[in-house]
Amino acid sequence: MHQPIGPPFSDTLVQRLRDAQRVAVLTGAGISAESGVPTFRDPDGLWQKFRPEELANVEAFLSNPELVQGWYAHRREIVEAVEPNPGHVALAELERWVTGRGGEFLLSTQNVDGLHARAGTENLVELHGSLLRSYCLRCGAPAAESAGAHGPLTCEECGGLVRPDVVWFGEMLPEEAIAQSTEAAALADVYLSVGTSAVVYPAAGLPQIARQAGAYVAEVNPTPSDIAPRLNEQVRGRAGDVLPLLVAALPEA
Ligand code: BV8
Ligand code: ZN
Repeated sequence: MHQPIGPPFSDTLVQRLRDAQRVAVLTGAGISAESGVPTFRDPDGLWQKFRPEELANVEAFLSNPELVQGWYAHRREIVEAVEPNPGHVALAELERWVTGRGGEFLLSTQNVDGLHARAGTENLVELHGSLLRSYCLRCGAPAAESAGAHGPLTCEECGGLVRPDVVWFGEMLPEEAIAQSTEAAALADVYLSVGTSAVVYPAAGLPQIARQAGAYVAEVNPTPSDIAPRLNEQVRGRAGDVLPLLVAALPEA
């Protein structure tokens, strides 16, 4: 007998969302994968060519600014050429569904690609900054992103080195960003962790804070993340497939 394939998530998750006053979400590179943006740690990921230590830290930048500026310019070209995918769009719809019935919603992303904003998410925290913005290491002035003609890109105001406005390893996350995301995790009724391997802290701690505070925590990922065993539910699938089904399962707002 051919078993009809049900949705990849439980009725409990749908019921918890129906009853939720506060919903919070954490996303990682996996939600942008279906837009064509490479992840970091998947087999075809960005880190396979370079190691994080080589690129995503200040020392690497200072020792070879052109390499790091070039890597971010390359990644900026990728993200400017792609579109948000159904996973990003579904999260923007989920936000409208939650706030439309008087609930609270916050999406904290580790991604620096700007795709959630382009998909229409409003209550958004960029935990690791954005590669679409750059600034001068010396005077802090915002800098145009056009790659330097010759040699490393420098500031038009003071000649200092220009860096991407992202959080590198060993750097603090923006105070307000991590505070807002931590509070949303601690107060959430339902917490979704989407497309993250959950190995980078403090972001990876957010779903665990939600769990410990009593939220129903589900992860959406084709493969189990580092924290999967500690969550209430693992929805095995791609964000672009699963999230539209989850939103469609909710009653009219
Ligand atoms: C800090 C820069 C305080 C921007 C990034 C030892 C133990 C624990 C922690 C540490 C430690 N040693 C050092 C630390 C701290 C360190 C850390 O956590 N290191 C880890 C690696 C051990 N953290 C920091 O340094 C942070 N700062 O702690 O400051 C401090 C300050 C001073 C001194 C001490 C402490 C800063 C962290 C930010 C680092 N910056 N990137 C950029 O260039 O992008 S991190 C990098 O990894 C990206 O930002 C990315 O967002 C992040 C996490 O990766 P993911 O998003 O999860 O992506 P990944 O490829 O890993 O996984 C993709 C997932 O998607 C997979 O699970 C895959 O299965 C899934 N997937 C694939 N396709 C789909 C899918 N899912 C759904 N649908 C699909 N279609
Ligand atoms: Zn400057």
